[in-house]
Amino acid sequence: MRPTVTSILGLLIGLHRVTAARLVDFQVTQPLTLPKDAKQCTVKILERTFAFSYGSPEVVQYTPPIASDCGPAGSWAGISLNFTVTSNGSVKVSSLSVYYDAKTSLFRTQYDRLGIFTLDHVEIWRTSTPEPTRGDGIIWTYLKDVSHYSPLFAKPGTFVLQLDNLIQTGLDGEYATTLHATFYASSERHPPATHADLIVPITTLADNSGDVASVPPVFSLGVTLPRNIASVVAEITPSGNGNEEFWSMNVPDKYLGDLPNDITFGKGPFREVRLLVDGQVAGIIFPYLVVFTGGIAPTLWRPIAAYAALDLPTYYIDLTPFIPILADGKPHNISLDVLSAESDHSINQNWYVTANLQVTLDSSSNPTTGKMVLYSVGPYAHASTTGSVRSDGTVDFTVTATRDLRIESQIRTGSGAETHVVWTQSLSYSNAHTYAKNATVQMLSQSSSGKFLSTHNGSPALADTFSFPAAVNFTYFDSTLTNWTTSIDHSYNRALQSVPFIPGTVIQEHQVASRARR
Ligand SMILES: *[C@@H]1O[C@H](CO)[C@@H](O)[C@H](O)[C@H]1NC(C)=O
Ligand SMILES: *[C@@H]1O[C@H](CO)[C@@H](O)[C@H](O)[C@H]1NC(C)=O
Ligand SMILES: *[C@@H]1O[C@H](CO)[C@@H](O)[C@H](O)[C@H]1NC(C)=O
Ligand SMILES: *[C@@H]1O[C@H](CO)[C@@H](O)[C@H](O)[C@H]1NC(C)=O
Ligand SMILES: *[C@@H]1O[C@H](CO)[C@@H](O)[C@H](O)[C@H]1NC(C)=O
Ligand SMILES: CC(=O)N[C@H]1CO[C@H](CO)[C@@H](O)[C@@H]1O
Repeated sequence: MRPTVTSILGLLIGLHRVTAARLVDFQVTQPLTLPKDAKQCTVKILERTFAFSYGSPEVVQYTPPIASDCGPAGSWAGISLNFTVTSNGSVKVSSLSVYYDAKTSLFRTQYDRLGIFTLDHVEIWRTSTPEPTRGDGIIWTYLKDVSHYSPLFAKPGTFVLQLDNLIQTGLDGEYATTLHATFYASSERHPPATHADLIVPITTLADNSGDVASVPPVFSLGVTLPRNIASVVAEITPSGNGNEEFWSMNVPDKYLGDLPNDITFGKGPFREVRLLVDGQVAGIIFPYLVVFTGGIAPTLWRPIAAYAALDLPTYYIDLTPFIPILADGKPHNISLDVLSAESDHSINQNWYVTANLQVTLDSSSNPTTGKMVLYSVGPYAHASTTGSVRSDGTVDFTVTATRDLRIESQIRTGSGAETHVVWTQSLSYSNAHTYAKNATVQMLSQSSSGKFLSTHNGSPALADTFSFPAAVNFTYFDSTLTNWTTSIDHSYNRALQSVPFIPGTVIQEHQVASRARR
């Protein structure tokens, strides 16, 4: 349609308004697939401004919406969350000039902070905050499908948002947050969302906290499951924090001494997250590098955050092969840890990890029985570190790792169903790094890919194929470190299919960004 003069004027006025208004931040993501034409009800779960909120999460009592348009509790076709946040600073420009963006004349006024949502101790969403800017500040909205947590939303519970923020000189940005939940009524056209019979938290179970466990050391929890379990899938959320935030950029200990002090951290750039049952590895993850909005150069991420910064990826491991062990009615030790490719597998502080078990029960109350018939799992990835120091002091190194595991079990539920379960994982990782010119030039190229497959009597029960390439360069041109350029090229390619209770997705996301300060 040809634009009319009025609409052009409107556009100009609109543009003017946009420039004078808040910066709208966002993360590219898949749209919600929940039924727009279903009856809906939306309730406010919480509203809180996080100022100096360290150790003081928002804790609210949640009750399901009662007998309104969206039908009986738990019968919903789906549930979505809307997290909308504004932030701005109010004092004069800080001295953090390295974070000044000459193009937009914006300084940051707060760091990115991690946000953790739990419902009855189950982590349902890990997010982080875009970094606010001076003046009119920022606003963002993220919508998330949480339908597979329907059993938690169907009953009253404790809802927590932990968002540890600090207010100090130059960092005065507060986060004013609102969380709404929308419940979509089921109908003949839109059946109730499928969900587990039971969701078991593998978290610290602390009151008044987001319940994330800090590792190392290994986090373990004793869990007793019903004896009539028919299937169990673990959903795991890991993220690197502190000296582990940019784990892909860490240097193997043996080359750390060849670089200037305080350039980066040791323990190398490889990480694997392990899930163990009674000390036996049940599955592993080579995580995606989530670059938060303060990462590398904060100005890279305005207004588009890196993929997953607002919705950290979760990973799925089929624990069904462990049912012969888990169905004995006794407590079992479920553990999470994070390891490196160093000779002692140690890492720095810290990672935040949680898991939840999505459990289905047999229709009979008789115990499930069975036998693990194959367990071919090494304790650690096969990893190698090679490298050299050139005569001009340039440090090059490459870390590679591979992992193949296979677990098979034969299980029989109380109602007599026999299932042969085969769980396999095959992963490979490589990270090539160069630090040149006294580490003022850094280049890294990482690849991480793999395939998880679980079959139950030959049919796929969980299939996850991923490839997470990432390349980052950073160059300082001067000794005062104020003249620099950086670029990043990273992708999140993942086909999540047949995962119980969540819609299958195929995501191919590629982001290239660069910034300079001269
Ligand atoms: C999300 O919530 C905010 C209020 O917090 C509202 O302004 C916005 O329209 C909502 N977005 C959607 C898509 O529901
Ligand atoms: C649980 O397993 C972890 C990892 O193998 C181990 O370190 C821990 O000691 C175990 N805890 C108990 C109570 O057995
Ligand atoms: C190398 O960098 C460090 C700080 O990163 C600095 O202290 C040192 O003077 C530099 N060395 C040379 C030779 O430039
Ligand atoms: C980093 O620099 C190397 C060498 O110039 C180049 O091959 C690579 O494409 C660069 N990567 C990015 C992300 O710019
Ligand atoms: C920054 O470094 C680049 C590359 O060496 C140079 O061209 C530019 O003039 C420098 N800028 C300043 C302000 O020094
Ligand atoms: C969320 C937030 O920080 N809001 C503040 C933005 O700045 C104005 C004016 O200084 C304050 O009134 C808001 O509280």
